Amino acid sequence: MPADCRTDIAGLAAIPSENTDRYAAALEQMIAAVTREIGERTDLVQLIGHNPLQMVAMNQRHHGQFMLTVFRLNSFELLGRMLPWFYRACDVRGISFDCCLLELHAWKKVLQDNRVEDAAGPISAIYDWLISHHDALAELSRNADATGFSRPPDGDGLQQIFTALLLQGDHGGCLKLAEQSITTPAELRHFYEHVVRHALYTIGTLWERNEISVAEEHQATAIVGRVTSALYGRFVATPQTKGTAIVSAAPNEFHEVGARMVADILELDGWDVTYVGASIPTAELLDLLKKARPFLLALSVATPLNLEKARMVIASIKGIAELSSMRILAGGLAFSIVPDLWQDFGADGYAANLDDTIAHCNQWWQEGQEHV
Ligand code: B12
Repeated sequence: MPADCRTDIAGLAAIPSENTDRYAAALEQMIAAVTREIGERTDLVQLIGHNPLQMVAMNQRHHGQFMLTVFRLNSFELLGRMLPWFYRACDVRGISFDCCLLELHAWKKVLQDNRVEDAAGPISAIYDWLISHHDALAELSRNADATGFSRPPDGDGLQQIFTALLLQGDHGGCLKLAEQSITTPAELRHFYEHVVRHALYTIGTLWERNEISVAEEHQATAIVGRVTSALYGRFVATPQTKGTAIVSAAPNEFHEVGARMVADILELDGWDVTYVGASIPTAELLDLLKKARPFLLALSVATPLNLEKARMVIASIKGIAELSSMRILAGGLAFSIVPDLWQDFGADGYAANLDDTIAHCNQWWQEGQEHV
């Protein structure tokens, strides 16, 4: 963000929890009211192009959930990091900047209509800030490097070839390349981290810029799933010499490739892993943990929209006596946006990549053995 935006965003006043609770309670009505207000406008086509009104509704839902996370954490850094991405996501899909501004005014109004607070309240002050910085944010969103999600630097040969094969939908080519590159568990870890992660981040940026379709992005992820499943079979017989680990994406989190990589490399390192994949309901995850009592939980969050659910899961776990010795390792793209977020959430550690994940878990395991 430009220095002036960054300075004033840090100066915004913290939101008291009563105001956040009222915002949470009124969220559904506010999402519906803002969507209705935009939908009833006579200049709708100028505002949203030929996008369906459902996209406006979905954007309001994402906005409301995200703002709730910002208010709960009082993390204006998180807000500042995400704003250019939101603006760009609208712009490239033909939703005008004018529409973004109208939505902000509508949100400010529904705060009062739903008795969240009056026009001078602290949440209203955040919306005033957003409205007054609208032009600067729209300008900033045109700068490709303004978010933490921008394309990684052009990769080496292997990264480029794998990405190209994924974009061509060449499943066989991807599998062949992976099989040629990997003969040991260490090479598998390197391939996951260095090649697959790079390719999917690149594909995410192409999707973000509307340069590839949702179908192409889905196809690429599906190929990665097929390739990693084929590779897994080669290494699955590793002896289990360490503790139990449950690896899960957070509730509502659909991104599972990162969590799956964590599960695979922990298993290859001798851990007894239960992998539960994407979007597990909170109550189910808590029941599973109480039953299995693992040594550690590895919790993955890719999109900041799901941070609030992850925070609540961690808070619930920390309130359960029988899980008091279980370690929680946080990871995923969403945690990388604000460096100390995992600590604010009450997790026991954070790892940004697969090598750090192994190092963290093994250190905890050794510490645990020393106390036995
Ligand atoms: C594939 C994909 C999808 C697929 C996921 C399918 C699947 N089966 O996983 C689908 C289509 C479902 C999807 C949906 C959405 N997506 Co998406 N998606 C992606 C994409 C292209 C790749 C994700 C991925 O697999 N990355 C590769 C893995 C290996 O990377 P990783 O997750 O970061 O994991 C590494 C580390 O973080 C770490 N790690 C990960 N988890 C953990 C856990 C622990 C404990 C530890 C220690 C470490 C760790 O280890 C891994 C290896 O180093 C990303 C782009 C990106 N930059 O990641 C966008 C991306 C994450 N998606 C994005 C968005 C916005 C969405 C949607 C909101 C879109 C929408 N409008 O609906 C939804 C959200 C749905 C939801 N409720 O979760 C944005 C998020 C940005 C933002 N501002 O929030 C991204 C960044 C795209 C972009 N550039 O804009 N998406």
